[in-house]
Amino acid sequence: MKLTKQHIEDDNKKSLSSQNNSYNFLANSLTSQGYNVDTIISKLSEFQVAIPSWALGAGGTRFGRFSFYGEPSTLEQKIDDVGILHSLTQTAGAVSLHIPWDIPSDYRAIKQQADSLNIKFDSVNSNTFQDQKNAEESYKYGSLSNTSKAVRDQAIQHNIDVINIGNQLGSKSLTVWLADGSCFPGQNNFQTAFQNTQNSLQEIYKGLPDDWKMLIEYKPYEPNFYSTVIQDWGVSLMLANGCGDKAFTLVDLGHHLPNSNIEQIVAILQLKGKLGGFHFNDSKYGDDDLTVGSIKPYALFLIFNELVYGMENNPQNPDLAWMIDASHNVKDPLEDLIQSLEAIQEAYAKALLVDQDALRTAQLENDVVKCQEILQGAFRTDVRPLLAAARLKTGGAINPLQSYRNLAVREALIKERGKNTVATGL
Ligand code: AOS
Ligand code: ZN
Ligand code: ZN
Repeated sequence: MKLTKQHIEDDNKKSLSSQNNSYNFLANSLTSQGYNVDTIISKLSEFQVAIPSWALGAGGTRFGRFSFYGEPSTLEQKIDDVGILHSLTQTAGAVSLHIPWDIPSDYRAIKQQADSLNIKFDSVNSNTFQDQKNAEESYKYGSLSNTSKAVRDQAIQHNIDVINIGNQLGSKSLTVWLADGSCFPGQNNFQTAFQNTQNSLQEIYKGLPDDWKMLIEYKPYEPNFYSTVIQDWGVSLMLANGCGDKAFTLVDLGHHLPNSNIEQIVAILQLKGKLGGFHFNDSKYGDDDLTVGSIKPYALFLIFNELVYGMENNPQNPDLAWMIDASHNVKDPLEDLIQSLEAIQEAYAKALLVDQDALRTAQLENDVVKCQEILQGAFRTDVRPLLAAARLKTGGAINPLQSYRNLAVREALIKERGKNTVATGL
């Protein structure tokens, strides 16, 4: 299924005049308030988010999985799906591979395919949370933290193999998420588990190319329900500091205990130059992996407000690896991802509208009411015409979800791939 610029342009015709009206109204109003609308649109166009290779099929839950027709079953088909998302949204210019679920069989061909769709290979993800076929050692009781040196060595070697795979594709970072932890009190010695993890990460770090980063993801619980070795940002930061300058903390929005102040975590990590990557999703209870912005859009905006502040004021913090880490139980995965990409861009655009100088003045004057008004004024602005303008500039859809449906993309994929498809690795 090839979605051409012409298909999208033709479909855009239906809503072009209403988009122009809304855009002119908003752009005039923002310009009269002193905003540079062109700069905002350029920033939106530059902001690209990686799609994980495992999010393109129906993920399901541990209670069951309801397959979605026309799912991609090969890496090539997954990259085609990212290409569809990118054509429509102009925001999904990268893919994040999971190893071993998506090992390329022909590197040159897969790179060519991705290049032709304008897609880069972002961070590569290792997997030591499942036992691999024919592996000698089991991760049942942990991987990098395991009490057995043989298990730790196997997990270290896997991460080094993942770096080598990513290197052949042009990736520049390794994301490490560990399921390591314990199910019951007394099962693990916390100090030994931490120390083993630190030593193992240091071994992997030795194999990291100079221009690479290691991103260490934390999560408070699941699949272990009593303790998790890398439970929070503090532990992740300690481990990153223990490895060196190329190691960073990765924040996944669903990996916090209820009501954690994620925006504050993000702010302090940037101040310390240690925020390396981001997994977007939304959550009501835990690591729900729901559509971005579907539950707590104001919290997402507040996080973006800190990210924008950090990107402008913290040169000590590197560029971040952005990725959507969501799972799809009842929606068409491509529709869900389009909604997530829109929510990310929306929160980013609103954060770009925060008048940082006015906020700073109000903070210095302890004008609490004004501070809130400034943030909420930006949050309440309907920025969608700006997002559409950014997409139009590079040939994307005015309304990606509507075009996806109008152009009958899923129907075409079902025709091409059949009904009984199952994405690999799930
Ligand atoms: C797990 O909960 C984490 O969010 C991981 O980032 C990710 O979902 C996993 O590595 C997928 O393989
Ligand atoms: Zn994640
Ligand atoms: Zn997660």
